[in-house]
Amino acid sequence: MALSLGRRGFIAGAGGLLLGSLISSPAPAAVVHRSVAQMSICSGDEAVVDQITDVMARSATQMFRFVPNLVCVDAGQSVRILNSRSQHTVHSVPELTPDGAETVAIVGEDVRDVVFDVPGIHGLACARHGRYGMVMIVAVRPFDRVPRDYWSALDSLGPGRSLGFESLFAEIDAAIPS
Ligand SMILES: [Cu+2]
Repeated sequence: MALSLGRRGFIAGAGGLLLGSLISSPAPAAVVHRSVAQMSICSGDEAVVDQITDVMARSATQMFRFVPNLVCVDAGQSVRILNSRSQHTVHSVPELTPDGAETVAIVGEDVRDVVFDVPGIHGLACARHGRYGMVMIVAVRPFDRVPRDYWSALDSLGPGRSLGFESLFAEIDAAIPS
């Protein structure tokens, strides 16, 4: 009994210490904040991406789109990509692919499930419509802010791709505190 009380007392004390350190140290709070932010920019739990050609769109940048264009998954999870047809393709952008990740290349397939094993920001584009901004990002958890070399690579991607990725980068960085 005395031992049990002592143990309980110890646990309570340790809990207090832990709580104290959580409150006083900014590091754990930032970690929590980041994971919440990572969820807030992701559209739902379902990792399904469609590719659409919206003939009613008012501009080419709206006409050809990945929907959604920003998806988050855990490392090892797959993303289902629909409609790699009607000239839509899905290709990794090498400059926007984490080291060690397999590259994606999908042409002429109605459905493909792609497993993303390497955490980080994965940039993908349609080979034909990338120039109109048809780009997307798969953010594989745990991911952080957009790497500096991704930002500097934008200039080499051409205006359409560059603008498309720039707005997605901004969305990610705005959600994750530096
Ligand atoms: Cu396309």
